[in-house]
Amino acid sequence: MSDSPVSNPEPRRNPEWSKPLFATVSIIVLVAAIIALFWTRPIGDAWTRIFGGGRVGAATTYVLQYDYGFHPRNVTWRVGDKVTISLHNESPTHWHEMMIGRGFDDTPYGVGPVHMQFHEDFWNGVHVTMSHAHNVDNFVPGNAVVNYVGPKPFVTEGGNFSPTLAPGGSVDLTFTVPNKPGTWYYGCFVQQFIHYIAGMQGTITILPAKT
Ligand SMILES: [Cu+2]
Repeated sequence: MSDSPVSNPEPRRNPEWSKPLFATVSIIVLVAAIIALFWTRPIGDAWTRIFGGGRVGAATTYVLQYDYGFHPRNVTWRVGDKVTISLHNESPTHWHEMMIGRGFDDTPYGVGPVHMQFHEDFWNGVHVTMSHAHNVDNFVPGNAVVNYVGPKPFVTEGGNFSPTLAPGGSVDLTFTVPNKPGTWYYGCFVQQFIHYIAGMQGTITILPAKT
């Protein structure tokens, strides 16, 4: 009778251990992604507090683009005021545009129509000076009358007036508020309207001229 030695068993791995670990890692990654998505929001808020942005009579309206929104979300101008929109893309990774208009132009896409741009372009017939163009990926002048000061960005024709800024890009648009009082909207229609839905939209109130 031989006594077989007790074999040293292989350390057994509990097949369940990785599930809670996986869940924990997933939650950490998700939280990090959410922070990454919205971290520019407080910076934008601070900028708006410092520089105003949306006040009537402010000569320069600073508009910040981020993933995914605009600061400020409401702007008020008065007909006849000379205004500069100083547009800055704060996103480190995404291209953003800025259209201003009313109503939507749709195009068939997948299961249904997608809003591609505004139906009525605010910039139609407006004389605009574009200056300080920096990392403007492309610019659609639409039916505006544009005067370029400094480097002229790559221009494409067709569609709403719209500068598209690469990450870190910026541009100034100077114009006299046209006689188009009422409520207008601005938005970024990049990625089949997804940016707009995600929050890249705002309103402009244009007050009648002072009498
Ligand atoms: Cu965008």
